[in-house]
Amino acid sequence: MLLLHCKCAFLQFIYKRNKMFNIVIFGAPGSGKGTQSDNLIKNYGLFHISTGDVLRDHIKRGTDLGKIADSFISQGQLIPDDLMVSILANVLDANEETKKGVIFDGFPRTINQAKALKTMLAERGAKVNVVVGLEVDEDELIDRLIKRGKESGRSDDNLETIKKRLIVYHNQTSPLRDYYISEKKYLRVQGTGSVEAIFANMKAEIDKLL
Ligand code: B4P
Repeated sequence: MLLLHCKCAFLQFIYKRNKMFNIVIFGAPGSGKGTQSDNLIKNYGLFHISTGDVLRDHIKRGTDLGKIADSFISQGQLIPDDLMVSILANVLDANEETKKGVIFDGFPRTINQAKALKTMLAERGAKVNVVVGLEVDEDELIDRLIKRGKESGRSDDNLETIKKRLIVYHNQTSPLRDYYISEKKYLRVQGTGSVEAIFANMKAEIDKLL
């Protein structure tokens, strides 16, 4: 028990000394990225960037960017890479706290975005440390998003748009799984079961990397 405590304290020490620890949380729409990001923030105190939240905030405020974003999101399509990358770079530059490390939630979603992220972090003397891949069956994804749609009022949480989002995920986003496996950064996490149990599995694996 004492040994375990010492090991944890040592790991926390190493973690605090590190300049930046960056986690990408990856998965299909409805896989639990936003949900598990909340747990990661509480446990590791990293800065959270949800590209979906950033875009929805622009839509809510009726900005020019929001109008463009809405036209893609409501059709279940991705925002073009160039635009998305420049939005992310602005968020990184505008927030000093990102220097302690970031949870990237919903970014990258294409190979081009992954390459851009690698470059952006390298310019800041950092890298992606781990990609947590939440793996969930498609039927469960659809059930979750339809359920959320009844409460959220999100323009993309209806069956027709959910199906389009899943096609976009398979064509444009899922190739990132192999990309990050080849970079030896991919950590597979079973994304079904209770939110707490999923997080406990995830945390146990992340702690080994700190
Ligand atoms: P996001 O906001 O990222 O939407 P999402 O993929 O649906 O994931 P989200 O985080 O909301 O849901 P979660 O899986 O946590 O993106 C929205 C849109 O913005 C995209 O479609 C795209 O158009 C655009 N966009 C965003 N990023 C972009 C990028 N990088 N490039 C281009 N375009 C981009 O959870 C879903 C539901 O499941 C919740 O209701 C939750 O309560 C439930 N849930 C979670 N875990 C559960 C569990 N264990 N059991 C039961 N239910 C669970």
